Amino acid sequence: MLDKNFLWGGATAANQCEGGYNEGGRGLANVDVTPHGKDRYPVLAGKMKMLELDDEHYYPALKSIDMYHHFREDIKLFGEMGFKTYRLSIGWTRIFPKGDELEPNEEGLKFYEELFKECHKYGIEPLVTITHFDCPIHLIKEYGGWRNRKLIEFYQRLVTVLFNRYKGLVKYWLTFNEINMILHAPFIGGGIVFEEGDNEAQIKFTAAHNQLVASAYATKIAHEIDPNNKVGCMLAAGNYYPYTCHPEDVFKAMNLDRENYFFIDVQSRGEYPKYALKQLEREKIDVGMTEEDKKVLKENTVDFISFSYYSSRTASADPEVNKTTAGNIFASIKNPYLKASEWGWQIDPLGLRITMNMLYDRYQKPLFIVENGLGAKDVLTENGEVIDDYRIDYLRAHIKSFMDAVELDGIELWGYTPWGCIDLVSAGTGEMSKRYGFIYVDRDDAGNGSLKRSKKKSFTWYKNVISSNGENL
Ligand code: BGP
Repeated sequence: MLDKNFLWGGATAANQCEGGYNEGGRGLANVDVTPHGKDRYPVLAGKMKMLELDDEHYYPALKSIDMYHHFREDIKLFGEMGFKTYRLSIGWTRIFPKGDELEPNEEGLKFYEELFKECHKYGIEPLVTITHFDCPIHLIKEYGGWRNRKLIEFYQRLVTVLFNRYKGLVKYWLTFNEINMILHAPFIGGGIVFEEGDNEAQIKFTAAHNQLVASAYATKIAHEIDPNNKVGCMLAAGNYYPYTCHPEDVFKAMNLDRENYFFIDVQSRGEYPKYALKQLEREKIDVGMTEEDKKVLKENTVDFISFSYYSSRTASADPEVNKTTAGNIFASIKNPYLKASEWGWQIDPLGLRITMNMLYDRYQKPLFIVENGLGAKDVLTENGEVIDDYRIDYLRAHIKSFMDAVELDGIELWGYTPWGCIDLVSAGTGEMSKRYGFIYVDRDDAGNGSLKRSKKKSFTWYKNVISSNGENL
């Protein structure tokens, strides 16, 4: 049995659902200028410079599903499903339009205040990601994004404003969404665009270090302002399996896992693990660690470990085994035992339990699954229904798996917020047609549609799951 206070809910991110990009005094952010189409990946990866909007591209985040104007209607639907929590993110440029101002933008603060109050009307506890792939364009142009230590200071200013203003309205906070993404998609992970001749590894690890330090300061400030605040890290998780039992494959899988766990090792244990220090030394990377950094990291570890899980990953040391599968920006070897989604993301419910056990063994802190789900093409029938049994099957199998992890393995799990509880723009592809929601939104990949919301079959199913606390699957 799950605890009676288990936090069932759903997750979104500002840049993928809010829209209203130039309303309420909001400034331009990296996520706004990330186009749909073939240029998206090079932009996400920091390989193609795009710091302004142009007429040749379509930018899906500008309007998204326009939650900026629909949030009351949407939160009402979440309330109807019985959500206990709703994970959302703050658009940094709503609060500080340029990022380096001294005073925040009142209109932006007011918007989230209204939104949080709306959640509480339905007994929904907000779970707030402070930055979900979000960096003000001005900070990128002027300072080079997170490669610059100055961003630690701007982030401190942002979080201080948020913790003070929303004291009593929000108590669950995540500092950086999928913090390990910075190594794979540095433009959305850290506002980084590479210039000719840049030492990319040096820049990525420096930016990662700056975020880790900023995250520790945020944890410190959150606890000082309100001891009830709970601050979590957020990992794009999914354990690596060795492709075979060849020791080289096992070793490779261990090292690839460490690329991800490195971040959480720092955020949860408070210091760089030995293997990372050795790697940085070998690769002659200097992240600019100060004595003060060491102290703040050590003294301000996270309260809980949150993560996204879509699939496990597979590793092989054999260069011949090179059939990669798609999957959340992280390319991985195709696992022959698993089926895949229409986008090639492999489906592995037991992998969730394995990943949870790895995380819990390593950190012994409460876990929170803040993303999980199936991106699929939905068909709206003539009577306005979506029969999404494939989504129900996916979620059911994953819920069973985490319930086993709780009941049979004794893992402490605070909650579950499946991704894109309402259809929204895909982070990886910029498509609307890659849908995750319980709620269908009438909008297509080119931005056409009425934005009308309709309940899918999974809406009622999930409502029953929540009201039975996971017993009725
Ligand atoms: C994670 C992100 C989300 C989300 C999800 C699904 O990496 O934190 O923002 O979008 O993946 O990915 P996609 O939208 O590419 O299907």
